[in-house]
Amino acid sequence: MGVLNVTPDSFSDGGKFASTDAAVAHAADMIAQGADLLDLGGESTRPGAARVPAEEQIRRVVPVISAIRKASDIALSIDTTLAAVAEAALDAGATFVNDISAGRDDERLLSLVARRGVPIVLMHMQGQPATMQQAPSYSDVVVEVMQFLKGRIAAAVHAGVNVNRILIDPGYGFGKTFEHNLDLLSRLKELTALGRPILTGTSRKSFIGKITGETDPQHRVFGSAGAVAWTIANGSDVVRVHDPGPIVQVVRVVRAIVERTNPNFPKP
Ligand code: HH2
Repeated sequence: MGVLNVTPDSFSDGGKFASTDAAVAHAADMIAQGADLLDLGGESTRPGAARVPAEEQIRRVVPVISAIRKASDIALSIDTTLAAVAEAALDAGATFVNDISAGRDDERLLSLVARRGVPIVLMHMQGQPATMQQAPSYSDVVVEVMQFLKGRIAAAVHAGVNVNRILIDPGYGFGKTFEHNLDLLSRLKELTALGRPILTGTSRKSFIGKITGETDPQHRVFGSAGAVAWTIANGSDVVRVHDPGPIVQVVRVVRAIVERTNPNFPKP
């Protein structure tokens, strides 16, 4: 899944693809690099980020979605927590929803997803982007993330979402310390017990900078590749990345190795 941030302020590529033309060109580039899906967002959710109103998110993403749709039938998710944005994006040609609030931010989002019959990614986050990194705290981060995701799957199903259209995401960097992120990586396999496909978003994140010493997020591609290799080998079905070209190679190599030891991989 290639990341397409149509924002002025995203943590690793803010402003680079904020104009419609630049975003559409970057989408074409990521498709050419081998991305199977694109994730479009009009709101940065980096630690400390302020909220962007629905009208402004729509203004940023809809022209980009319409233009991509004219050129390609690639699967496109809209990265938003707001039903109005999701609806406008789906109308313009987005094919599923990526909600970092897992349906908690806007109670109309899950019923919209149910009505439209589209897939949804439910992500774990402790707190809100504005304050989430101030004092994240868990007794057992993996157990608590799993309990949360189980509850949000139930809430989505209760709202009418088909369980087979739900993906889950532990939410790396969203209300987590360095150690919490490492626990959620080293024990990622435990999340497969929830029986849903797993999406992981580790690309360029600050824990990779901390491990590698690389302060510029745009120079974290090899560190991100290391995390992607681990997550694929430990049950991740979709990897959300900023650099699809090199990461496609990593995914293919790891899958070939895992399939050799486990012919049933990937999970049915
Ligand atoms: N991470 C970001 C945004 N959306 N969605 C899911 N499901 N999982 C993630 O890990 C995730 C996400 C943050 O990355 P990015 O979009 O590059 O930055 P920003 O939020 O600053 O736009």
